[in-house]
Amino acid sequence: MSSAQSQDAAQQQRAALIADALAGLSAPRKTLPCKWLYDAEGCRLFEEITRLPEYYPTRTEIRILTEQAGSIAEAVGPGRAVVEFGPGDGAKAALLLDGLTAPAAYVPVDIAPEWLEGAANRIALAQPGLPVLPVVADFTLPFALPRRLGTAPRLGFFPGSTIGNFEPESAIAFLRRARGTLGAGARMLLGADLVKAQAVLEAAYDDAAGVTAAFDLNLLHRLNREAGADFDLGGFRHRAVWNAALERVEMHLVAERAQAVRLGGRVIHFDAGETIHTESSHKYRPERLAALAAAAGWRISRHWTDPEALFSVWLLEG
Ligand code: AVJ
Repeated sequence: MSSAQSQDAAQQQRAALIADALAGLSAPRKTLPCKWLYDAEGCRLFEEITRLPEYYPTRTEIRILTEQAGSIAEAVGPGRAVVEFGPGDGAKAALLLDGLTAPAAYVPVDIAPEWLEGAANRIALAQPGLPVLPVVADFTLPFALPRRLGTAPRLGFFPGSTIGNFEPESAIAFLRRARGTLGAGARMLLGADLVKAQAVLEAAYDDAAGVTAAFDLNLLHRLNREAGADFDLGGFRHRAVWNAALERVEMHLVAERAQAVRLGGRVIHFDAGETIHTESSHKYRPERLAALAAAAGWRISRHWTDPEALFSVWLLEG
């Protein structure tokens, strides 16, 4: 990208942030889309979260991918092109590709070109000779795979329980569209966090060191920085709650007292105790995950879990 183009992109991004913030903060139950949590500082804090003692998902999924590598490779079969939705630093793809038999290509898909570059470089180093074909796209919207990919059968890869950030209807829509994008005979390897004790879930999203709180509050920092808002960061605190009815952990920023905040030429009022819902992380029971996959036209071929059944990895077939 030229610097004029990237300035343009930054401006568009700022306009979208302000529009989302005005819409979300004018609603009767205030909310902000969780994608805005992930600016450079948010990504750095999320990295730190993945290493916290309370945050079990990342290390548990890596354990499953490592310990079950042989079984996963056998179930996936040889010669597949791996299409990863949101590759992060590419560490999980590196693990997966290392175990697979004769993978045909690696296609990381992400909206952020800087993320793609890191993942693509990592895989290019780890798998010399493997075609690496990054795609810059928002994978929640329709996108096309590169023509150069050819006709090798595809394996979608969607680890990290990122699927948990979607409302169930959006998760179904995503899985259905992914089936279309990946094409005939495709398979999909999906990481999903499991329902478990409330205390374990809430601690994972409200750690003792306060890293998740900083991650959540960074959203207000970002609104101050990029949307010209004037949030008093001392006036809000982070809360993580297990919503048993909807089987999800919700992150909220709670207004500690009544206050008014300026944003985008408007004034937003908060009552004491009022919250901004900033993220949902849905947890699954195996039967619900199977129903979700079925509603999107996939069927479950196999699944793997850790000895404590904290996390699960699923192989779906078209
Ligand atoms: C990256 C979306 C999977 O929901 O567990 C971690 C994000 N938020 N702690 C999750 C997150 C707060 C994470 N995902």
